[in-house]
Amino acid sequence: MDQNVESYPVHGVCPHDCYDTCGLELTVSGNRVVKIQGDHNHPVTRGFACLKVNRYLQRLSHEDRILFPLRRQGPKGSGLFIRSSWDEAMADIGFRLGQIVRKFGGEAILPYSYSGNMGVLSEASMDRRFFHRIGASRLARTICSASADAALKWVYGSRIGPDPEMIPQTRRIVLWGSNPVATNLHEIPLLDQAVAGGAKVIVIDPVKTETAARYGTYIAVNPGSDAMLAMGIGRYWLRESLFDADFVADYGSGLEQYRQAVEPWTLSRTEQATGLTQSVIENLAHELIRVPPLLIRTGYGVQRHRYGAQAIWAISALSILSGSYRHSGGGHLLGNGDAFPINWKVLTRPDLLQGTPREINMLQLGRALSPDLNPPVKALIVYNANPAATAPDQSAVLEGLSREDLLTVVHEQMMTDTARYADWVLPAAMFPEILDLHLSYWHRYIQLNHKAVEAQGEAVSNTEFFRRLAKAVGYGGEGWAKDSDETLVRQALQTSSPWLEGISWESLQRNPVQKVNISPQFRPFIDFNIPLHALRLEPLPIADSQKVKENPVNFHSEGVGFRLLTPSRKNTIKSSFGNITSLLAHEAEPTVYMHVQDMSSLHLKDGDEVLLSNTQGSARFIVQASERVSAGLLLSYAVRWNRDKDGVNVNQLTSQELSDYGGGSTFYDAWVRVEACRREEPS
Ligand SMILES: Nc1nc2c(c(=O)[nH]1)N[C@H]1C(S)=C(S)[C@@H](COP(=O)(O)OP(=O)(O)OC[C@H]3O[C@@H](n4cnc5c(=O)[nH]c(N)nc54)[C@H](O)[C@@H]3O)O[C@H]1N2
Ligand SMILES: Nc1nc2c(c(=O)[nH]1)N[C@H]1C(S)=C(S)[C@@H](COP(=O)(O)OP(=O)(O)OC[C@H]3O[C@@H](n4cnc5c(=O)[nH]c(N)nc54)[C@H](O)[C@@H]3O)O[C@H]1N2
Ligand code: SF4
Ligand SMILES: [Mo]
Repeated sequence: MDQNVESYPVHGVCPHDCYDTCGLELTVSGNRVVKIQGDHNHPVTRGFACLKVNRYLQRLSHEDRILFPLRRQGPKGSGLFIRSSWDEAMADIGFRLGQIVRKFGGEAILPYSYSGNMGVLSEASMDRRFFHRIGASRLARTICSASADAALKWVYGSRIGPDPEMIPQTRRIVLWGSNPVATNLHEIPLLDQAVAGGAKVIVIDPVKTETAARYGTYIAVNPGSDAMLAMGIGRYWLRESLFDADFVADYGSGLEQYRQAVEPWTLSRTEQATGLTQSVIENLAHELIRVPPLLIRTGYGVQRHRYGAQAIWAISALSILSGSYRHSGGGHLLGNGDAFPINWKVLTRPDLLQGTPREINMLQLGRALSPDLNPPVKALIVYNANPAATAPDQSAVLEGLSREDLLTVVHEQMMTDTARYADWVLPAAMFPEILDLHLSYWHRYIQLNHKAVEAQGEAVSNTEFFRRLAKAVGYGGEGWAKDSDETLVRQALQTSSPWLEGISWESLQRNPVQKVNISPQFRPFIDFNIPLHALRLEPLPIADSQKVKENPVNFHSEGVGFRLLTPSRKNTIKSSFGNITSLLAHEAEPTVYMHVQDMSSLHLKDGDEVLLSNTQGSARFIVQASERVSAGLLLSYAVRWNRDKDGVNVNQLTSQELSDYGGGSTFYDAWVRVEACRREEPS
């Protein structure tokens, strides 16, 4: 650091898709960020960031970083580009979008985005206004949590759970398909505090995760059988009169329909479906209600399955039947996104929409890019996402992205697998270079991310990118396209909700980390004055054909013996950080983990190369024996960059099939065949 240049702190917020939404302390010197660490004043961040963000300076100045507009030179996917200018890019894109709208209508334009940057402005503001105004196809943003969101809405009416800062006050904690050591690091100190106070933590997961190893009590459930397990427990409680009948009478509805739905799930049937013995199931049923408060902490892994929404419904029912909401800190925690009633309407302006353009489920991007669609998608605008690596049924996605007649525009920070297929790649700013407002889907702090430095090269924020696009297609003079980032933050906070009272642009300047006005002691729903009988036990409104079956026919399982799970990796966030090699030091090549018994029956040893395949596609991996998985199960952490091996990754093996309800994913319903790859013997 130059001794003569003064350095000073700036408050930032980690924008990545992570439960923790950490407050960060940036040290700035000159126009450079020289240090990033966890905010010591943020009660949940507690002064530490994860390893990924401790290495962030490597990401800020990475060689893959895109600094200037790039125009395609070579064939799609080749990654060959030539430097251009914003003027040239906007003139060409504006002209071509205009042509497409005239010839095929607005629906021929498809946005594709998710949570690459979770800031309110970056995720959903100017972009939505732009697509509403141009009449683009609407994207159903389902890739992560759609089944859970729909099920939570059905059962509780909203996505709100207990305040995680109350975890230390609970006594029974079930981590149900949740691996916080990897995905929710700042939950660990809270869980440890609870354990120190006498709480017991039970982990239900087909994978013996780092979290399972840490807390001891581990239940290895069959993948995709959580709905059956939860129904089996519910039935047991009803028969043994172990449930909280008074609570259900006051707050629940649909007990009779629930009783009918769970009736088939006897202990012996539940045993068959879940792979757990009857005594394990019975014990679990008693453990859950023995010592309140009970917290069920469900992760999203549970719902990336064919019966994903029913799993969330059935687990939610246990939180109601047990009366867990009677106790502060108790209840079901999956998301707290609805604890922030900001003004989404004014940010996203649905009123700019004329008519109702078709909706396309992002999980079916492969199908959406088929030239046979009517009208076909002629322009794809990607930001905050990397679908070439992260979307299911990758062969179909890559085939679509290869279409010569498709205009693909990618606004990115890095030369990702998706950017390589673009006609135009436009440089995106990183969080220290922009202003944004942040919520969390787990804790209850709202935060301001200050702009700390000028953007590198010609990178711009998402909001600025869409302002420029608006201008390029002739909307530049319209009021919605002129709002500055500060105006957008102020608009977001224009709400009469008491939960956000006192939180304003001005107050955030003084204190960039503020908790919403919901007392942590408040018990969800009961202290929110919900009407009586508002918590729904009745099953989801789905067709019989979608309902949980005893012996489900699994997708694409014919003749292929292994089940493949691809949950989150500790040192990356989906594909983000996948190019920071120091973070992947433990996994030099894409790897699949296998039970030692399967290794020996297939005559495999550590480090061998295997081909995994099914009707969707195939990909090669290094195989490693692991005690984390049981026989028949394979584990590969999501997701490596395609460029790391053969231009493809594990999403060759996942499908576009949707879950039972809410249009969610079935990423973890993958079945594969395993073959050893033949090695060229050195001569
Ligand atoms: N370090 C890190 N943090 C992340 C991410 C990341 O990639 N890396 N991703 C972010 C994103 S996008 C999200 S959505 C969240 C996701 O984080 P989580 O909500 O934790 O979800 P997953 O990682 O999908 O899966 C969690 C656990 O569910 C288990 N699981 C899989 N199938 C089943 C099943 O059928 N039953 C049960 N009981 N368990 C099952 C998996 O083995 C895994 O241990 O994390 C965010 N945070
Ligand atoms: N096999 C398998 N596949 C999965 C999953 C799984 O568990 N298994 N999980 C699924 C889930 S839960 C999710 S949420 C998705 C996530 O998949 P994606 O939505 O594709 O998320 P990332 O891979 O994190 O890619 C985000 C991209 O946004 C870019 N970015 C970051 N900030 C900004 C910004 O401010 N502006 C712009 N324009 N770009 C930015 C990053 O550089 C990065 O390339 O993956 C899904 N795919
Ligand atoms: S990735 Fe998650 S744990 Fe790491 S700094 Fe960001 S919010 Fe915190
Ligand atoms: Mo996600």
